[in-house]
Amino acid sequence: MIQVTAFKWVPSFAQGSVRDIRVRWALEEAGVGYGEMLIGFEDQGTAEYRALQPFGQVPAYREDGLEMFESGAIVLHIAESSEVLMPKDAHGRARVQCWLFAAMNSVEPFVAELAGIDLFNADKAWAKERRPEVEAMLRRRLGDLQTALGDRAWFADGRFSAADILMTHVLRDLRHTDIVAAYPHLDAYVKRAEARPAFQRALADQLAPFRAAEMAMKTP
Ligand SMILES: N[C@@H](CCC(=O)N[C@@H](CS)C(=O)NCC(=O)O)C(=O)O
Repeated sequence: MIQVTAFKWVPSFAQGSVRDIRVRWALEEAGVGYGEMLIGFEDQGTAEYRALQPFGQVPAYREDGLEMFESGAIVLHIAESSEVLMPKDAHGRARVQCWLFAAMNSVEPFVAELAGIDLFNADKAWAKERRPEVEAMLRRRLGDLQTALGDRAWFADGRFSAADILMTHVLRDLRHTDIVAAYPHLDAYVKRAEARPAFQRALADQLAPFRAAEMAMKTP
């Protein structure tokens, strides 16, 4: 059975956006069952876990004899065997891959820089100085992204694909701001993606261990 690693618990700002949700969502869309291997922060540095994920991060993935890390690579691997996630024809597959890499390489760095300032460094002098420029660069990138999406429902040739899993996840990392709301097509796009039953199941499954851990912490 496929196994995906995830954290037993993370702080509230990260709940719902830990990267295992990308893999869970892809598997839900593909209709493939999986089990989870929950790890604690204390497990991240063990030799056993590092053999599975060299940086001690989640997600890692096991499928029969195959072991993988990097959420983008894992989602792409799952997409290879699901037409819901990627068309079979060569051009269609190439288009999905363009947008999948665009999410991780051309949009995520801008989002991550802003999130890094807001979530971890907001009170630092350098962060206050840098933030306006970072937000301006991000807004320019989102403007271009919205233009590229236009009136289409999804990025790769207007059909839902693995690329939308990655792109939606990246844009969700701006949830602590109202920036995406300023781009009505992107805002509607994220809402459309989040409304998919497969996303809702993936989200609920990521959150379930956190709720259980929080209950256990409250129980004397
Ligand atoms: N490029 C990696 C990044 C994985 C990553 O950043 N995982 C985060 C959770 S979203 C993590 O494990 N953070 C803990 C850490 O870095 O120690 C991927 O996409 O799989």
